Parts: sequence; C-alpha cells; structure tokens
Amino acid sequence: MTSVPSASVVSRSLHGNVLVVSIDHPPVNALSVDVRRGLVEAIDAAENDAAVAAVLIVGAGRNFIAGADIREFGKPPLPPLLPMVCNRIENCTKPVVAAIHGAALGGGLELALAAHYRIAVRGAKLGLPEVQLGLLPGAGGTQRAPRLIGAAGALDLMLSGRHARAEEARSLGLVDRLGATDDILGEGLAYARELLAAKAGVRPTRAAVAGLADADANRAAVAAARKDTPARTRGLFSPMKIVDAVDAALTLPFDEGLALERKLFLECLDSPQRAGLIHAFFAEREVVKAPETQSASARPIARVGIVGGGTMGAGIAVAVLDAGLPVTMIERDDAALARGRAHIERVYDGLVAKGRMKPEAKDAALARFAGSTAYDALANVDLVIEAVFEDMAVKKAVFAELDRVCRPGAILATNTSYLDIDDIASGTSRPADVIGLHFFSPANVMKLLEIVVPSRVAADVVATSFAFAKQLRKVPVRAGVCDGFIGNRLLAVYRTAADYLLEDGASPYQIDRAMRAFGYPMGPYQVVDLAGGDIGWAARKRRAPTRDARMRYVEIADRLCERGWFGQKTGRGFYRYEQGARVGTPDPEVEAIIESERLRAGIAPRSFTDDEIVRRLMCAVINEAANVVREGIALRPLDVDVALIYGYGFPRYRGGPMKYADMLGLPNVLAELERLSEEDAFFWKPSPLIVELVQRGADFASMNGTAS
Ligand code: 3H9
Repeated sequence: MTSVPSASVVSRSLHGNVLVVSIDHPPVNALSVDVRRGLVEAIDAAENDAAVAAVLIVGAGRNFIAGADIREFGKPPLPPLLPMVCNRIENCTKPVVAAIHGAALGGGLELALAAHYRIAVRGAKLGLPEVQLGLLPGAGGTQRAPRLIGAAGALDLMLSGRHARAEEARSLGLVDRLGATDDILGEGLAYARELLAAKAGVRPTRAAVAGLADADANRAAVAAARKDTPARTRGLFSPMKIVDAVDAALTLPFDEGLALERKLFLECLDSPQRAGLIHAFFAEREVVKAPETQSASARPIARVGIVGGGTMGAGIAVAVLDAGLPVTMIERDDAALARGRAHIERVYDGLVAKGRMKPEAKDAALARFAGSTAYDALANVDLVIEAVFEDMAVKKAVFAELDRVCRPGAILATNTSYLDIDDIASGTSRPADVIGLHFFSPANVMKLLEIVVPSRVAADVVATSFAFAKQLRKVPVRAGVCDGFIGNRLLAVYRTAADYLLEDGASPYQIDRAMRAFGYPMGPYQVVDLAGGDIGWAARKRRAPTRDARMRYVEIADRLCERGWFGQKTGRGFYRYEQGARVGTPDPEVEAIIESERLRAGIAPRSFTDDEIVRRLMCAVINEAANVVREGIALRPLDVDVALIYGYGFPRYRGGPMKYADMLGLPNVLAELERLSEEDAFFWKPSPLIVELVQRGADFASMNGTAS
C-alpha cells in the first residue's frame, strides 16, 4: 500500500490496484470546497495512474458523507461545484465504487449515486433530506435517483426527507450490495476487487434504465405528487420544485434535466425559506450548548420521581418511561394514583390502537412504572419532577416533603409554567438542587423543554437537566425566571395584540385565518379553544392586581368565560363545536358579544388586512422577545427562535421570530413599532435592544455567535 498526499481532508492510498479515496472532514464529512477539490484531484490522479484499476470512495469516522456543507450556503459558491464533482466521478473511465457506512445524506448520497457501484453496511442511513432545509437535491439526485429506483421511490425519499436503512436502500435499488460485516474498508475493497475480477466496467447512472422502465407508473407517481404535495407541505416552496425536477428526469435528456435541477436548486437556495430552515437547523444544535453544559458534568439520572398524576404529570411520566427510565409517581390518595396510572395507560393504548406501539412495548414501559401515596417512595430517586396544581402554597408544601425524603444530591424540579422558582427553591434547605423543567402539553409529544434556571441552582444541576432532555429526546432551551419564562411570556403578548385587533374591528376568524396563512398550524383563538379558555382566564385574574394601569385591557374573552364557554371541552368558545367536533365553526353569537364589547368600550370598529394582522402580532412577539433577550431570560435570540418553533407552532421555515425579524429588517420592525406606539405608547414601546441594534446597524443574528 502506498499513500499519496492530497488536500488534507481527502487522502488517497493505493491498495493493490484499487485507489482508496478517504474523506476525513470531521464532524460529518460535509462536502466543503476542500473536500470537493480533493475529490476531483483524486479522480484525476486515478485516471492518470496506470497502476489504478478502480477507485473506492469511503468516509472516515462515523459517517460516509452528511451532504453539502450547509455553512457555505448563502456565501459566494467556490468551484468546483458539487454537481460538477459528481459528473467528474460518473465520467471517470475507471470503475468508481462508493462504500457507505453511517450517514449518506443529501449531496453525500448524490455523490454515491454518481459512482458506478455502491455497497452499504449495516447501520448506514441513506436519504435526500434537502427538503427539510428548503432545498432540493441539487447535485444530480433528482435525475439519478429516479433512473435507479423509479419516480415513486425517489419522490418519497425527496419529499419526506426520511432516512432509509441499508437493507431498504438495497431493496429499493439505491445500493447494489450489502456488506456482511461492519468493516467498511474491507467490504468496499472486496467488492471492488470482485468487480475487477468480473471485468465489470464503468456504469454511469445517467444511462441507467431500471427506474425508467415502467413509464406509466412513473407518470402516475409524478401526477399524484403534483396533486397531493401542495396540501401536504402547506406553505413550503421546495417540494413542488422537487416534483418538477423529477418530472424532468422522466421527460428530458439527462443533461437538460440536470440544467433544470440546477435552476430550481438556485431558486430554492435564494428563498427566505432556505435561510429560515437552515437557521433552525443550526439553532437547534446551538441551544444544547448552554454554558453550564460546558462548565459542569451531569449527575447520573437512573430513577425518576413524578409528583402529580394529572394530564401533565402523566404525560411527563410517559416521556420518561419512553426513555427507558423507571418512574415512581406520587399522588395524594389511591384514587388519584389510579387515575394517574389510567392516564398513562390511555396514552399507550392510543399508540397501540394506531399501530405505533407493540403491546409488548406497552407492557415493558408499564413494568417500569410504580406509584405510591407516600413521599418516602422517592427516597432513592435521582430526579423528581413536581407537576401539581399551579399554586405557590401547594408547590411549597410538595417541596417541603421532597426536601425531607429525597437523598442528598437528588435534583428537585418543578414543572411550573409561571411561578417564581427562586421562591420555591428558597423554601427548601437545598436551593442549589432546585430547577424548573417546563414541559409542554402533551408532554410525551411536544419537543420543547424549557430549562428554567433559578439564581441559586448549581451548574451541574443545569448540565444534568440538559443531559436529561437529551435522554428524553426533547429540545432543551435555557430560560431565566420571570412570569411565563420565554414561551408563555411571548404567548401572552401575542394574545394581547390579537385581542386589541379583535376589539378594534377584526374577527377572531379572520385573525386565525391570517396566522394560519402565515404558517401557524392554528390561529390564536383556535389555540385558546383547544387549551381551554379557563386557563388564560385564571392567568388574567392572577395578573389583574399587578397589571400596570397604563395597559389596555380587552374583556371579550372574559365575557365568553363568564358564560362557561371554555372552548372545545365545553362545546363553545370562540368557535362552536357540534357534538364533540374538533374543528369549530364561526359563531355569530360570539361576533355579537364582540360587537357589544366594542360599543361598551366606545370603539368604532375598522377593518384590517390579513397582512396588517400578521405584522401587528409579529411585531408584538419580536418586541417582547427582544426584551426577553435583553433581560437575559433567553441566552440569545436563537434560543427564542427554537422555543417558539418547538413549543408554539411558529413556522419553522420562517426560522423563528428573531430570524424573521432580521429578514424583515430591524429598521422596518422599529419603524412599525414607532407607528403603532402612536396608537398605544405603552404596549408598543420599542424594546431598547431593537433601538440599540438599529442604531449600530446590527441585527439579532449578530448576538447569536453562529454562522446562520
Ligand atoms: C445538500 O446536500 C445539498 C445538495 O443536494 C446540493 C448541493 C449543490 N454541513 O447533527 P449533529 C454539523 S444539503 C455542515 O449534531 P449527529 C452540525 O451542525 C445537506 N455542518 O450530529 C454539528 O456541528 P456542531 C443535506 C453539518 O451525529 C455537527 O455537524 N444533508 C452538516 O446527531 C454534528 O451534527 C443534511 O441535511 C452539514 N451538512 O447527526 C444532513 N451536517 O458540532 C444534515 C451536520 O458545530 N445533517 N453538520 O454543532 C444531519 O442530519 C446530521 O448532522 C447527521 C449526524 C445525521 C449527519
């Protein structure tokens, strides 16, 4: 074996007559400009070296190649571009084999598809996930994949972005061979030598016909995708471009198809959705790097206690059981405990009924569950999560018990949504062990976990909470203590701004429609009806004594609550729900109530465009989010973005409210806030952070410390 130096991220070594080209570009072998250059050099070297009979491309480390280097998007492209690299590989006059382990995603899979032969080993995951970044496979994937596996299979991979395991990839026809062992180099070399021995020549995928054989099926697949995709991918730009590109693979010569793919790829690359989605990709990887995770080591968590078996406690229990951990639930009496357990069983039964869980898995999860009415059952747990009624006295009583029974070093967490966790902590003898773990309902489904950090908590307790979130496969966001933390504090202003619009002339139905068109799955009043109007009512009553006298207060929702119209669960709210229907219909009586409230408040209603509605609600959220960052409640703007995307249905393709604000331009946001301040100087007072950033010519991204 002789080694030839190349660009340091791509090395070449001759194994007999096979040139092994190894990509070693941690963390995931993304196809950066150096990698692309190294690959072209390697193919050139193979062509020019008579001692080379075949080329084997492998990835060093845990993956083959995770795709194009996402950090390069939005910057001027540097040659050689990836489509050209793929063409160079395909045009090589000596057979090129790709040996795939770990991730072969996006451009990584496209590169493999441009090779002449592919082998994958167990654990490999192959996919074209560009759609999740607002893109389409832009290095020949839309043209080569259909030629290999047909339009239906290719569209499924590209429109879902899902990963296919090696075995599935083999049966689809994406790879030719499954390796028998995990030794990727050994398997790849053996395959290459076998091909050489069989005198197998080059086999350009552009000339492949297997996938094109059933022209009727392919046409039908494209027609079906064209029909279904807009509704399925509501608001997304790139999916229909994918359909167009696959259509071209069926109808145009290869090179023309490639040219169209390139054009469509560039359209996607230029779209704000690409910027939003890639921001979200990096932001969700940044949030886990809170300072305490770097400065302290997590405590081990092997046993978890949960106090409270209501909807929240049971949901949290399911989330913990699903992570494979044992749970001990505490309730005040046997009947409440039985209800808690029944809650948990109901969640699992639902999953079993939908075929998403096997009955054995349900039994195994429940075998990890224990309940007790005595706090002493928590003597050995490593972490307790309190999920009882939102009342300070009740919480303090629970924490006094936990302080009494839990072992030293156990973490005592509260799931409170708004109570002062410093106050809860100070009632115990161990405030350094007390933290907030704010789950969202349904807790076993919702991804967001706000980790609320009170002033006296130990750094390793924060680090443990992040590690615990990872065990639960949640997305953790670090938040400081204030009323509502990050998410609910922003929800409150969102709702207030909506209520102002309501009283000033918009209907709840128009507001909901406008916000759905913006990209939320539900409008604010649909959310109220789903969550239960009584929850917000209680919060408004709680805040009433401390509400600033300058704050305008809209009473419309109170009028509905006074009638017992709490939303879906009572059959009426802002909408009517006939016989348990989950989708409401507009209610003229609600409109009449709104009308009379306007009269009472002396307001002459005016009309608002959908665009005005979106602008106002977004300005309210952005402005308060800026305050949240300024006060250090959120570490950075990106933490706000992740919280709203994962906990509140903010459209991911807009990147979160702070990214969206940057895309609008902060000077424009400030100008809008100043205009709105003329109507209500108190509510719309521009955040000093926005004012300062605009003065400096900076944006929120400049505070993130990341590339996106
Ligand atoms: C594409 O290919 C376009 C082409 O069709 C056309 C081009 C013309 N680039 O996720 P992890 C970083 S679009 C740059 O925590 P895991 C990531 O930010 C691309 N960086 O690890 C993180 O950095 P840090 C299509 C990337 O083991 C670190 O790697 N491909 C890229 O849980 C570790 O990542 C995709 O969409 C990248 N492409 O999961 C695949 N990927 O340590 C995207 C990752 O500084 N990637 N990083 O925070 C993934 O799905 C996962 O990263 C993967 C590993 C499954 C590979």
